[in-house]
Amino acid sequence: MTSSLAGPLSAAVARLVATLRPQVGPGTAAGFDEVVRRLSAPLQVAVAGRIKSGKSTLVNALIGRRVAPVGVGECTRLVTRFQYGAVDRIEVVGTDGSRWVLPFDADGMIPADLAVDLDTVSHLEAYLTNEVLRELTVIDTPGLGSLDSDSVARTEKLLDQVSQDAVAGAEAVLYVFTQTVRADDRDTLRAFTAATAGREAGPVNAIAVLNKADTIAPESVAGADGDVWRAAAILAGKQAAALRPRVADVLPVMGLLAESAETGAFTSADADALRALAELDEASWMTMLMSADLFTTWECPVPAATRSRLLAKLDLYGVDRAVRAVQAELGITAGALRRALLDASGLAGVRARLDAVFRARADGIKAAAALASITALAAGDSGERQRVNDAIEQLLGRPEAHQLRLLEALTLIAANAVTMPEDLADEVLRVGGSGDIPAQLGMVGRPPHELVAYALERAGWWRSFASFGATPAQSRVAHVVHRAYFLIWQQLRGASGG
Ligand SMILES: Nc1nc2c(ncn2[C@@H]2O[C@H](COP(=O)(O)OP(=O)(O)O)[C@@H](O)[C@H]2O)c(=O)[nH]1
Ligand SMILES: [Mg+2]
Repeated sequence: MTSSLAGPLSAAVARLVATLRPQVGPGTAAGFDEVVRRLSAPLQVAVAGRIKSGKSTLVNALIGRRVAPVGVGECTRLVTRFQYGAVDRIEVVGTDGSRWVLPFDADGMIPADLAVDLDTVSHLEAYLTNEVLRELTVIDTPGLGSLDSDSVARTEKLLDQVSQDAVAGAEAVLYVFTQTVRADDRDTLRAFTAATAGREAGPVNAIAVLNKADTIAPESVAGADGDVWRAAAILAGKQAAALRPRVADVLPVMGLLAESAETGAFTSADADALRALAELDEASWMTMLMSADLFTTWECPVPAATRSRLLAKLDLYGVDRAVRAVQAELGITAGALRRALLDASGLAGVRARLDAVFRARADGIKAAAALASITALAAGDSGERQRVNDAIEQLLGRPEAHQLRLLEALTLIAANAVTMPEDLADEVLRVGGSGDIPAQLGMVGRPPHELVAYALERAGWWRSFASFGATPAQSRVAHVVHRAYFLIWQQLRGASGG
């Protein structure tokens, strides 16, 4: 075990499960043990999205190591869990529960192909020494909505299994979209409900990215002024609007650039080749950038094979970006160039969001997922169901469990299980969507006395909404929101010494 309980909520749920354990049958008890084990493991984040959306590439960038196979090959069709381990090791887990060790390939990656029948394989477990994995277990998935129905079945099977025994399940999801959100992307959002043990994935435990932002043609996006990042931001905003309230927003990212810059794939030889390209006359360079074909076949002193390699690592946008950086600063070092590409990739924004949403909230997310799991485990027996529900009600009634109730309220709204007027739904998502008080109040940068006054005013408003004019479901949410504002107000007052 590499980490302990994520915080007080996880600890409270672990105690609750321990208390209930003697009161349930052996089958349910075995499931409970698994729930407790999971509670003290790092947060489990699944990377989901259509096949070829760049999930594995992004996983590599996040881990900081080129280890997940990309493109084609059998192993891209398997679910792989990347978790922290004291020694690098890959295990193949059979459908019968058997495990065997798989050697890394010559590049230190998971081999693209297994020498066994894929139908006998459940999934892969990769144990890596990379520090990021101490706090997050990353689950790479083949991708729903793919043409390869076997991969779909395999992903769905994992999800099913997960909802049944809560073993390998995801607690949070990183959705990877590309330029156009399609109907089956939305299905993916829904399918992952199963992965979180029947608990809806919403802005509480889901982050969405618009990947391959480098491939967006800025001239096709109104208002982008020919700028790729501006175009990406506009498209990401539109996607967020189409996907809300399930996802809070959509962050643009260039996974390939991030991977190359972050994993050591970008080398000083690449930097040298870029320096040579930077000396070409502008007309040739503009021609070469018109397509991948022209880039590799156009007459030029840099060997075609080298250009293909650059293309595979950076794609056209990244190559152009790098050449411009060299032209702007002729003596730029390979390290500084790598850094510039990393900055251009948008990975820092994704990492910051992962930190803000997942790591900071891991305690609440894990506790809520565990409660959902034990509810599901006890559902088959009316006596057990009653005891579990009573215990959970009691826990949620305690003041220190308020954060869990807020997460629950958010989830209800995100899943449209409670309907609210749009402005109120937005307000709930905002209050529950962050741990930062000015952001929760939507008043970043405003003076403290305004924050205090606003928190108090909204606390009062939600209390009356709870008592008058709300449906019973709305009323339950309103009580939670009132309390959230009240606690914010108390904290602000404490901080200002008043
Ligand atoms: N241009 C570009 N290509 C990318 C990006 N991310 C991934 N790719 C390419 O897209 C292909 C599929 O990537 P992969 O990670 O295997 O997708 P997955 O099937 O979702 O895991 C590979 O050829 C990647 O090099 C990106 O940000 N930009
Ligand atoms: Mg993949």
